[in-house]
Amino acid sequence: MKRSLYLLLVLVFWMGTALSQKVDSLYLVQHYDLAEYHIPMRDGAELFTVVYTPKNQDSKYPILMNRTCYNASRYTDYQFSGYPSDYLVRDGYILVFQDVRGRYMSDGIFENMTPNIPGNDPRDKEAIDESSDTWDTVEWLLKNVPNNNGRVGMFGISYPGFYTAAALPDAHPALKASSPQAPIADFFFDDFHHQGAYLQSYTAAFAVFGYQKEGRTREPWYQDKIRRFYDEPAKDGYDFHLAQGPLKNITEKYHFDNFFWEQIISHPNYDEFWQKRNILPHLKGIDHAVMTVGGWFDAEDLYGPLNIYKSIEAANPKAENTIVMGPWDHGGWAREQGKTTHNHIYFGDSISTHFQREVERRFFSHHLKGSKGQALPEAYMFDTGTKEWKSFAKWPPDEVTPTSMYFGANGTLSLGAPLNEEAAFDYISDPAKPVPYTSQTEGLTFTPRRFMSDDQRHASRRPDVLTFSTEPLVENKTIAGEIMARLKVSMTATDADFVVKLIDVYPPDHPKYEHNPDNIVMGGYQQLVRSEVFRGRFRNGFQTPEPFVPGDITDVNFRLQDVLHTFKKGHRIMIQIHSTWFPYIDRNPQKFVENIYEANESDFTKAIIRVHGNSVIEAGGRVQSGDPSPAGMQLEGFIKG
Ligand code: PG9
Repeated sequence: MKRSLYLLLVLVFWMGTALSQKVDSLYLVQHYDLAEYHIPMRDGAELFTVVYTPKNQDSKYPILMNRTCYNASRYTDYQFSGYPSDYLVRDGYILVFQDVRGRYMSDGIFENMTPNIPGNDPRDKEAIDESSDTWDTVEWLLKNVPNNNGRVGMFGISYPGFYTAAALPDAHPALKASSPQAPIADFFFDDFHHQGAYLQSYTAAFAVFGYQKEGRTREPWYQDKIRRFYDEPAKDGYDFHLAQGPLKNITEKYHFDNFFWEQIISHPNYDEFWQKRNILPHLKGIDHAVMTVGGWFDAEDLYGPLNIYKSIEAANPKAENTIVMGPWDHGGWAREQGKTTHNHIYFGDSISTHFQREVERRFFSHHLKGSKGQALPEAYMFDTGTKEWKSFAKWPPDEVTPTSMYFGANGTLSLGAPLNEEAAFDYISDPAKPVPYTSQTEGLTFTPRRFMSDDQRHASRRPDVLTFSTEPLVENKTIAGEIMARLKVSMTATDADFVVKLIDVYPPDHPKYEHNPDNIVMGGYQQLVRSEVFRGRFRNGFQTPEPFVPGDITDVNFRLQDVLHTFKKGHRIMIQIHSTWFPYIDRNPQKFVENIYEANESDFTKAIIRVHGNSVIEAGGRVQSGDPSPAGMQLEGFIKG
């Protein structure tokens, strides 16, 4: 179809609908020219790049770039589907979308989480990473795209958020504003793993990242691999995954030809393969503004935004480094719901629009166009309990004293004082009947999204879930900052996972929410506030898995991700502890084997797990000491990048 006819059809289609919705596409057609380029990198590979240039040439414009593994050609038809936001489109930028190396129309071999190579010598054709590809791209754009003002910004959600963060080390001097949004920091702690445990709910997603394309293509090349999962439409993901048995069956049945899956199962520990893909140690020498964005209910990348912000803060104390955390799931700020909910919880109206208009737009306009206005706060954080935005001069806030929570008999939870350090709380963990991670039945997920504010009553009624809660609070209690679980455990087994959850228990007479499409009764609702899993074998280091000695009381210290949540007067604070969380997380056999991806059915065994009374949950402020993760060790100065 001739391009002019195509554009006419686009115009006609959008004229017909423009009155009924935001006119992003019509606006684009009327105000921007579209061009495609193959930009040469220092090693000769060409990266496919889509460029929208404002028609009005009366002023010069900054470049705003998104580098993606999810197909830049999606942006070649004047339809952005709301991201970047209409506010940015209307403010006028040279908008750039690029296929990263090895994806779609770009040349080269795709590598997950390209390892950063410190330094930047354009003459070195071997030292290729996302930073060098971004540098070469910026250098080319500045010289070849007319009417730019010499200033460049980057933005991206999820994997594109990683590419934004990966451009920070040895950044091009024209890069003045970066916004990594829901960025991946380290695949051993984000997305495919949480603290070393595999996210079995991701199994279908592997197809997207585990096959090299052949030549330049505007279409996905891995669809038939994804279909391997969906040919048998599973109504219940729990039953589907339980029926798969050990992970080795997934290798044989679904991922037998997937290079990324092969890498995952060949590197079950935090070895050099994962360490070199961790971007956190490289986030230094940063001399331009960074605004990291995340969602408190992001089941995919929550470790990433929080630790990218903290790592930049620790290594670049003078950098303009800010963080925004809102009541969103993965990338929710790019999708305006109107009445903003996560699962069953109503948080307010047009929260994503507020972020796009008042925060993101101001950030880029100030740093790229020189617009004046009040600087953004260091930490602009949404309290998921009071449902309001709060600003902090530091994150985690220094002024907050951590709250220590102790477990007691009859499911009591004490704030501040141990109850009975001699007490012991037992449960039987059975991998054949794992604790469901959601209260609802759901089919196969591509990635998990809904569960992070879900009702936890399905779990608290199970005998294999320890549940402790306070009396109804006599006043509001805000938890702002980090959370560390310092468990003292013993068991009949030689391996186990530990799931710790922080839960807001509503009073029995709590009214239904104003916006409540599912007509959920909120009386007694046990709202998940924060949860995390820890694979116990890594308690002394993620590189050095160790079996437990049956009967020995053992320290298992690990962090949950940060929160900002006010537990209101009349609510209770609840902690749950259990050892399976399915099918979000794969089942630990509970018998120590070298590589769980190779475990046999016969390795899976029940275990009696005991949590001792001198365990404690520390919540609020900065409490990460003793966290064995790379981020925790680095923030304590033990790991130098
Ligand atoms: N969280 C997104 C994702 C990564 C890998 C597999 C599936 C989803 C992302 O980071 O793009």
